[in-house]
Amino acid sequence: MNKANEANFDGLVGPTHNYSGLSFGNVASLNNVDKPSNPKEAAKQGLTKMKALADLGFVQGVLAPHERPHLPSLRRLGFSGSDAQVLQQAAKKAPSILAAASSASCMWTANAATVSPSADTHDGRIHFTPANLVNKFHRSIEHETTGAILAATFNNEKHFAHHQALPSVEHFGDEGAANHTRFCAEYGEKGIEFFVYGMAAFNPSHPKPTRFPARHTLEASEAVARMHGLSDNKVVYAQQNPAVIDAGVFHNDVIAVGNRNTHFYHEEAFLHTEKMQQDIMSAWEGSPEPFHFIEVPSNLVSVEDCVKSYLFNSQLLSRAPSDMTIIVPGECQNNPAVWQYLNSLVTGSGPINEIKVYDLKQSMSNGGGPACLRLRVVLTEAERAAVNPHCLMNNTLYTRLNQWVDQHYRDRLVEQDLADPQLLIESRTALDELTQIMSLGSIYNFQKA
Ligand code: SUG
Repeated sequence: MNKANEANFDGLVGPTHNYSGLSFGNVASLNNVDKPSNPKEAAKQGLTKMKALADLGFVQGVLAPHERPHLPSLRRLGFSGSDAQVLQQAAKKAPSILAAASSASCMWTANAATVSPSADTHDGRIHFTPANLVNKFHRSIEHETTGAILAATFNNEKHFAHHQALPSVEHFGDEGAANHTRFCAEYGEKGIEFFVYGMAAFNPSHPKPTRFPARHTLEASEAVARMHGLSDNKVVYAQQNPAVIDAGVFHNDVIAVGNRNTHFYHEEAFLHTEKMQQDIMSAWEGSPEPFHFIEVPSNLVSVEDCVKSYLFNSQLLSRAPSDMTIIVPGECQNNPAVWQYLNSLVTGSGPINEIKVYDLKQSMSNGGGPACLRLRVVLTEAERAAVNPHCLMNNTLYTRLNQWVDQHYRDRLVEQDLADPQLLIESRTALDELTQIMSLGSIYNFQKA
């Protein structure tokens, strides 16, 4: 076994971060529609979390934002003329499409891709499949640039294998790592890959939610497991409880999180909880470590409180087997039931022994907590050495990115601003400079007109 650690690659919030109410089924996104946003503050809140985790000794990476407004999408939908004319026409005739093409949603990199560490895959490389995110138009336009950014960040064929996103159709709806976690005793050893889906697309008699969409299918997860060359006996599938999707749990990472030998989840998260436990335990067989299921009962924390506080959209991080910290958003501290639960959790005898709270309010107001903002990548020493070093957080990159945000970002954005051609110019100027700072090559290919 090669020694490995888990790195977190957070999405850097882009200059057009705004609240457009684009995500039906995501309570925060719908509740905050039309509220003014503060892109500068959003980017800085994200950078503060990244730097804090790097300072705690975790490997922390950064994934660049995408070009927004996305002019190629607007042109593909029939808007024409100069860039300024395209924006103007879209604002007048289809403001919702302009809003979708302007979303900074790529910040939630838990949805960027599914990643399988080299210990789990057939060829000993790390496999990446960008998520097609077909359920929401504003997110369905992410996967191409996401693939280019991942290829520029993990740019070494010996260690990293990059796949194309699955076919962009509901049958293969794929929301990436938001519905995927991995259990292991040591990060470097072969782990259990745990895929959670909302519906089985080719089986209409299978249960599914009735109010809000199930974004992710069983068939998508099975395809990713095949492409990554995972061993059948180390893959577990579980269905999300349709009732919690209907209560606003649009991704499983809003109601469950796993790390190493610990699965922390809500009593109502899964359709068949006992089967989920049995399947994990049979895949875990042979491991010298005990496995911990931490099931939070509804009488201590309701599903509604999970959705409001994002208790489970936390990061469980460990530097050693006996050390596990839970990273939660400020909203958990403001919710009495959740805060009381968390304090009893870390003072009890279980594996989680420390809480750290970060203010991520700008992202949270769109339904994105600490876990949404990060993509986990388990790396051996050799793999870490092969990562583009300009994407790894340290004092220099932190200072440089804060200066860059100060120079290019606005501190207030409302819907009308999305049609401002100056915002497009500012955003492209910022991203051009970012490709230099992070040595990303030509990932954007702006076609200015
Ligand atoms: O896809 N929100 C995102 C939030 C993604 C959270 N990610 C995870 N749970 N892993 C979404 O619903 C809202 C954008 C807006 O309304 O302006 C948005 O896209």
